[in-house]
Formats: sequence, C-alpha cells, structure tokens
Amino acid sequence: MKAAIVGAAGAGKSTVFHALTGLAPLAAHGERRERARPGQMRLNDARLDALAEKIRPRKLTPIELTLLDFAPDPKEQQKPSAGLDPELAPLLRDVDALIVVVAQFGPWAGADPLEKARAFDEEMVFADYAQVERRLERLAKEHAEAGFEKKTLERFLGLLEQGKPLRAAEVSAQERRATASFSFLSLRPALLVLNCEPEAASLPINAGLGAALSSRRIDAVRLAAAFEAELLPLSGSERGELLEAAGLREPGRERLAAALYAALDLITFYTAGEQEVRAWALARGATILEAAGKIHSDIARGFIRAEVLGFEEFVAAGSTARAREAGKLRLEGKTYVVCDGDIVHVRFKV
Ligand SMILES: Nc1nc2c(ncn2[C@@H]2O[C@H](COP(=O)(O)OP(=O)(O)OP(=O)(O)O)[C@@H](O)[C@H]2O)c(=O)[nH]1
Ligand SMILES: [Mg+2]
Repeated sequence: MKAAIVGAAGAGKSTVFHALTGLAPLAAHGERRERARPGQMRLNDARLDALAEKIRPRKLTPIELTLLDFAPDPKEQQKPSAGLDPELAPLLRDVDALIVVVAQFGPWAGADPLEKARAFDEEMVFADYAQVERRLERLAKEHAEAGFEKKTLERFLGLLEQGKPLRAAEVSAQERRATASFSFLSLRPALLVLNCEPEAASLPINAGLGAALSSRRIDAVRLAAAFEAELLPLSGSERGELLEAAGLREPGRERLAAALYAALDLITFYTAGEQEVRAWALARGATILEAAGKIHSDIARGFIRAEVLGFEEFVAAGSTARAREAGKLRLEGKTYVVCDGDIVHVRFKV
C-alpha cells in the first residue's frame, strides 16, 4: 500500500511526511528519478497489541503504509503554484491513494480548503483527460471496433469534460478492469489533510466543506503536522501532556491513518504464532486465497485450507488452543471471504 503526499508548494507536505514517518524531508533537487522519497508509516493497532499481550511472540509486526514525499522542483519554486507540479503526474501512477495537504497555518489559517481541493481535482482530471483523448484518437486511427474499452473511455471522456473526477462517478468493476492499465489519477482515493496549528486540530470539519468534498468522494482530516513532528522524539508521558495541553485526545496521525484505511477500503487480518504476531492489510471482499498470497506466494500456491478465528472469539477463549477445544476454530476453503479481525492460519503443502 502506497500513498503519495501532494499539494501546493510550501503547504507543509514534507512536515506531514515527517510527522507520519519520522523521516526528515528531501532537499530540493531537480533530477526526476531522485524526486520521490519513500517512508514507512506504522499503523498502531489495539487488537495487534492485545494479541501480543496474550501470545508474547518473539516478533511483533504492525502494518506499514509507504508514503512518498517529493522534493520540490527548483523551477516551480519561483512561482508558487496553486495546484500540483505537472511533472509529478507520471510518478503518481503506481500509488494507491493521494494525500492532499492544504496549508491552514499562519497566513493561510483562513484559506478555503475547498478551493485547493478543486484545483487538485482539476489537475487530476486534466491529466486523465489527456490520456483518454490520446487513446481514443489512436483507436479511431486504427479503426478499432467499438469494444468495451472504447465505450468505457467515451463515457469517461464525457465525465472528465464536465470536470468530474472519476472517483466521484459510479465505475463498475468491469470498467475498472478494462481501463486498469491507464492508472487514472482522478480515480484514486484522495484524502485532504488540513495542516493546521494545534489549537485548530480538534475542530470538526465544517459541514459545508464536508458535503462539498463528499460529492467529490474526498474525506478530510485536520493534522497539526509541525506540532506532531515535534512530539516524535518525546517520551509517551511528555507527549501525552503536550497533547492534553493542546486539547487533543489523540494524535491526528491516528485519525489520518483511519481515514486513509477507509478511503482505500481495507480490512486487517492477523497471523499469530509464537515466532511472530503480525497484522496484514487486505482489500475488503478479498478471499482467503488472496490473503494467503500476501503472506507468501508459496502459501497461496500450496493452499489446502485455512483455520480461521475471529479476534473476539480469541479474546473470549483466551488462547488459540482453548478456542480450538471449544470448537470455535473454523475450517475454510479457498473462496472464504476474509473478515476484519480474522486470525488466520493457512495449511499448505509445497
Ligand atoms: N506553523 C506551522 N508551520 C508549518 C506547519 N507545517 C509546515 N510549516 C512550515 O511551513 C514551511 C513549509 O513546510 P514544508 O513541510 O517544507 O512544505 P512543503 O509542502 O514540503 O514545501 P515544498 O516541498 O517546498 O513544496 C516550513 O517552514 C514549515 O516549518 C504547521 O503545521 N504549522
Ligand atoms: Mg517538501
């Protein structure tokens, strides 16, 4: 799972990256191949901690999301651009989600985030429109038959012409498959991060803004990025005191992680043994065979069946062994659809 951090120059993208991953940002340089900096964001997970508490494994592995920060383009720095640096579009094609940072600190405390969201969507729509148009011209030149791809692209062209991001349209699974190779940017899940001062971080998202964003299928969260980056080197109790003094119940990163998870429509399943207890992210609706493939391709290939135990059942029984004795362990075949919280043990042969 990979998400790119985008937004206007100086919006605080690198500060958000720092607050979420603990890594310092990249300095400016022009080489495109060096422009992206990946970092890992670890997801806190109370269920994973509870499993570790009971099982006491040698190793505990949380889910990590990869975030990308981009070094600013030196050419762009002279002219503060409202939207996205167009050179970035090709670098965004293989990411699963876009995090759009909007400055809400200092002189931008009162700036309208909706305007930024519109500008962002415009760039995404523009990039997709150019791609669709090029492909349709090509198909026309080749006198291609009016297949499903062409039909889908013509429909998309109509939506994009009206300035509609594809993520806000009803796009069927078949349409997604037929156009997957284009990796349309406006079809990517997007999350708006209002980068504000700590005093504003616990305010709700204005209802009008929320409604306007949801018609674009964009969720928004507030994050006091500079403040949260300052908390990173502190001990748990010091951090707690500062959060409380700022009137915050939990760090904004937790809300951001939850919103990102929801935007990507992911669930969590677990593998739990004495060696390692580990959390895994999976697309909602995916089968146990796909889950097995995440763990290891050999496990998917040699799949026989899986033993599945819900997290709540594990807690109620106190251990996997006792859950087994109580007959709570379910045996599932390849087509079983994994539920959020499932603890999974796959039987396989190599
Ligand atoms: N007060 C305050 N300042 C912030 C906050 N976030 C970022 N800044 C400041 O804003 C400036 C720009 O922040 P960056 O994180 O470098 O912004 P950026 O979007 O990565 O900038 P480019 O990569 O150059 O486009 C820095 O001086 C930050 O210290 C914030 O939440 N509050
Ligand atoms: Mg930066």
